[in-house]
Amino acid sequence: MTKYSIAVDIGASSGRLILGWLENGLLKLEEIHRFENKIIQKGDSYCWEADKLFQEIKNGLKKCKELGIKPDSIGIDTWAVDFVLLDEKDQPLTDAVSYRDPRTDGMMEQVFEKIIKERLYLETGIQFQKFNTIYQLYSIKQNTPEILDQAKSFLMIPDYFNYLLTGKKANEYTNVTSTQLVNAFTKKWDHDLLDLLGINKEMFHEIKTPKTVLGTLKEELVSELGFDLQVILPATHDTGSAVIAVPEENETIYISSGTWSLIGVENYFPICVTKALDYNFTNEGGIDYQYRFLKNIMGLWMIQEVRRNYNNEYSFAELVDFAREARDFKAVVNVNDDRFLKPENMIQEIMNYCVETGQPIPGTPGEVAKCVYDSLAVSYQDAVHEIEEIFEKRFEKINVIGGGCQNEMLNQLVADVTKKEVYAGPVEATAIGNIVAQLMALDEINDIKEARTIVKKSFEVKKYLPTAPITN
Ligand code: LFR
Repeated sequence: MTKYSIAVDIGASSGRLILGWLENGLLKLEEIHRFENKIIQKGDSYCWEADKLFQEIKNGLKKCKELGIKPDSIGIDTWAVDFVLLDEKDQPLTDAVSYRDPRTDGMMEQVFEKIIKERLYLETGIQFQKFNTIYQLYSIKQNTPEILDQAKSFLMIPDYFNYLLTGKKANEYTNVTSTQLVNAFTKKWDHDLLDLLGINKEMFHEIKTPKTVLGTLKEELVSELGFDLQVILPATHDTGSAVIAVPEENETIYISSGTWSLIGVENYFPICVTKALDYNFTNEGGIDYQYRFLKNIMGLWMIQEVRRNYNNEYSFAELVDFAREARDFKAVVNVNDDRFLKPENMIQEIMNYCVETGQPIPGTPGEVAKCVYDSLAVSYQDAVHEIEEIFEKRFEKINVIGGGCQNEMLNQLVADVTKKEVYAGPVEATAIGNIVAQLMALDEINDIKEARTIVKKSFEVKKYLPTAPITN
């Protein structure tokens, strides 16, 4: 009997429920439900609308019923680092504050007064991003310590939804590594670190790995929806799921391209050498205890914000066309500068950067878009050099996965600047990775190797060769 799994994949701008199943050895996907996601301002904070998102998950499941689909399992993935805290009555003590909220400004430096940066890196292997959970929790500790005292449960966003579905509390491994509070070697919560920071250890739950069957739906949900199903943990960190779906795994650098661009390689051990620290690479936990050695690049967030600042007047495709037309314009910004994390106005911020660095100032939408795409490509190129330096070898291919791999101009630009073959696809990498983890738990797929063979056969991957004259 064919098994059907639902991937709930929620990103910064939208969420989807996608049904996946195997048919004649190929993986099939069908989108069931799509909804909007955005950061809203609530009082002084930038927050996610967690309860609204959960309602949308239920709406999607109701649609399954209407369509006569009876899924066997569901798995949830979202972005990383964010969380909610529950009190002793299991009620949320906090909003699901977004990592783009400025509450973490200056917190990294305060944490370094308690534990030196190098030690933190050696123990966790995690990159320094001012929004990591560790700095979010430290900000709560500094500003509203009573909340941490009352907290009985720390649940990351997918953990929270899983709890609402099943009533079971667990922290999923791939996502919790992004907190910078998990030891990279023992793969457990780092209690010494939590003690040093004075963060209540009791609120953290047992860490469970992808492919764990968490349970079935709560009774009240079964009555509301009219059916039950298994709740399975995929890699609940979206990037963890996306990397599972990289078909070109050998000697390949991947770029998971969406709101963020995550560039790196899959690895079997954490690399915490000085160079990796200096270049700010991370060793996030992957499926089967593999490591995702990668770095965050600001990604398509830059162009999403540019588009929003033009009042959504142009589509993404139009911005790409305009950028092509502005081919003679050249200005490059450091996309990884924190000033681009949540500026008042992205276009203005880019212009200011160009003024400050004595470069031509982009004026038209085409020039602004060209500047963003060129800057992203340059930043990918730098990261590729850094990876090759750390691994002391050349990687032949780059595999761009995720929604951003549909941007043909950027793919070609990446091939040209890196002088490597670029493979683009699958577009739905995150949902695919989520579904194959569930199908492995359901014994439909044996292991990750078989999963990748299936992915390779099932989805289109486009190849780009370097063409432009190389000037550097
Ligand atoms: C991508 C992602 C990145 C993480 C960032 C913030 O969606 O999950 O991997 O660093 O969002 O959580």
